[in-house]
Amino acid sequence: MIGTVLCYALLPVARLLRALRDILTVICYLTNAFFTCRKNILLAKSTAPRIDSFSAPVSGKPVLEEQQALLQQWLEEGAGGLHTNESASRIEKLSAISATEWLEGPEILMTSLSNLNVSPQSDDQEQQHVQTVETEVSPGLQEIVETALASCPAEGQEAVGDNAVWAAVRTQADLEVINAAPLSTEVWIEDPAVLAWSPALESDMVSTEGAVWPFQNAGQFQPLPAEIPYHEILWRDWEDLSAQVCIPEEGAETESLFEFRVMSYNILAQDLIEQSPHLYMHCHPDILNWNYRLTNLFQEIQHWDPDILCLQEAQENHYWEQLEPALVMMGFACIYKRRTGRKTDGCAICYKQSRFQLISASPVEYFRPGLDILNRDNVGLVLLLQPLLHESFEGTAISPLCVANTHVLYNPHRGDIKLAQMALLMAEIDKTAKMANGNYCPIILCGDLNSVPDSPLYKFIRNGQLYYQGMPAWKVSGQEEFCQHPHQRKLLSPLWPSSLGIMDNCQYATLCQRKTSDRRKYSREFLLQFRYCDAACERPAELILLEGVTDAIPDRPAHWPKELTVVNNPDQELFCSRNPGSVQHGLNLTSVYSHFLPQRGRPEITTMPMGVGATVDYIFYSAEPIQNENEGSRKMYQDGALKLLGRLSLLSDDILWSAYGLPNPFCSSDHLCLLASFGLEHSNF
Ligand code: KL2
Repeated sequence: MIGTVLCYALLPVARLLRALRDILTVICYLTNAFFTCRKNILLAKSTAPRIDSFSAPVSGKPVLEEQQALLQQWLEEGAGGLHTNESASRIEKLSAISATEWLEGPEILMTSLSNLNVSPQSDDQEQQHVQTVETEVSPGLQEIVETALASCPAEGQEAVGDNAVWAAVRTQADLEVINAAPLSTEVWIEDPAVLAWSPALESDMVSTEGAVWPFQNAGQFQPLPAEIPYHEILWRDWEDLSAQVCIPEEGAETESLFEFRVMSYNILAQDLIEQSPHLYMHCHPDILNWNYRLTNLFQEIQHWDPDILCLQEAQENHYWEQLEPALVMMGFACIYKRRTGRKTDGCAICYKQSRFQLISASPVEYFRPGLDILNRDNVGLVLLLQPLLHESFEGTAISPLCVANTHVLYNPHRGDIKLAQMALLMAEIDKTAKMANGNYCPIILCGDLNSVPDSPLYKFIRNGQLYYQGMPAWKVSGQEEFCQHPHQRKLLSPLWPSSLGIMDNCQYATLCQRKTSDRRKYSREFLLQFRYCDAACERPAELILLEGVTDAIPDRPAHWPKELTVVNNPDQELFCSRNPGSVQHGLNLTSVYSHFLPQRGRPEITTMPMGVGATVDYIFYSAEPIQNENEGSRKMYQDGALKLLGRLSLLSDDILWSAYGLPNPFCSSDHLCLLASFGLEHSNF
């Protein structure tokens, strides 16, 4: 009964809302900037601090004037020839939809796939509404993205892969037809989200290395559900963990912490799409178009507004021409390390200049000539950042923060290389984060480790040690499903030669070398001097007395020093030794994410290669180990100076399947972004 009443009451409202959405979809479609436009409209309702403030003061011009100038420049340059002046002017109008027309908060990223699937209406009433919404202020991000897009105009036109299946990509001629006539279902079917699962693709898609595709059923793809409410299926909750945070000082509030947000994001290098197009057969080329993806990626970054951003797979030309300039406009300073060899992408760490000051930056190249275990072109980057305290914290001190970022080798068979790469990064983190008193400053390690949770490599990072002797190389990263014919390669000690200068405890050997050279001072002649020292002359109590053999007491030469004390630091000994068959580190790292979604009873997913969901991306942070009586079991941690205050929830594979996998029209990488909020304690002088 109540259900029926509610049904009657709510259905008209729902229909009205859907009609509104459809109208906006029509508007977007007509502009020939379907996705860009829709995303820009959505941007207008972001609650995150706007980036307008970054662009305005640079030239001293008012924001609007500058926006218009940028837009004008973009239009004049033809935005890569994608839009005619006519269509571009429509974009200008369309980006001006009022923020109040939309929902607030994280919903910025969440719209409805139903917009893509439902045939739009085009009656007069709706057209009228179109007129009314084309009026107000334009959003801030658009100018930055437009500037970024304009700086690389030619690429925007390239459809990825010239597969004939995708001949339905819209052309300007198509647009004219659309503009001239009421929209038909036929035209609408050209939409990427619909084409993504076109039956014409079935045979190609099924052949991708035995991968199980979400909509595949006995070799046939299921038709798309008529309507998928995107915001419902791809919703990512912000999990507030601040209530669990333990603040040592009585009465202290979380406000006394230096709070900052960290994002880790593998943004999928365009070159890698082009090198392995078979991995992206489920995607319409329009959604793989770099400029389309760039817009989406920026909107996501803008929306979540991190203070530290760790990017993987940032393609060098895109980085210097588009990403870095746009991020600088957003208030970031950026450090970039490209992969070695002929690889065109790399890692970047960007930090808000208003929040941090750079103390040091160390790129790490894992490629070491002549070493088979380190013959791949992956890289890492380690920064030491000084948090900048607000004036109100005057009189307090805060320790630096070490931030590391990496993208480890993908090859599931070569866990041995992955482990050696991680050891190199750990050594650099160890060096960077070690303070004068020998303790470590707080550490955050982000990256795509190409290893799954609870794999040996993961355990090495989290538990601080791994016994690897005899372990099959394919086991290290736990990607068994990608190892159909595993090699017999096994990990044997030592994993890398001492000439690398890194010990098994993942510290540089420089100190050890110094000690070794100290030791060399103790030559045979030098040591012989101690034959007659007091300690040497003292008769051990349990020594069996053999006349003429053990009863003799040597005469001590008169000119020798009476006593010599050798200070022997056992830690230093341990520090210098190699530990056969195992690697360790002393950084005490734990993961922001738990890798499991209790509400759904399923694992968290950060990436979905060929339809198989997995966690391979992480944000680790330094914590304090808790004494655990069960030796050898999982190490336990509690927050130390660095406290985890919140995180953006990840998704499960079933949810991502229903959103057409990754990338999809809304998530423009094959990885999800990771986001965590931290609080760093500061102390009074
Ligand atoms: O999921 V990744 O995907 O962590 O973003 O990292 C690598 C892989 C990236 C850089 O090397 O390219 C992807 N099959 C599937 N994916 C591959 C392959 C492959 N053979 N080679 C590289 N990648």
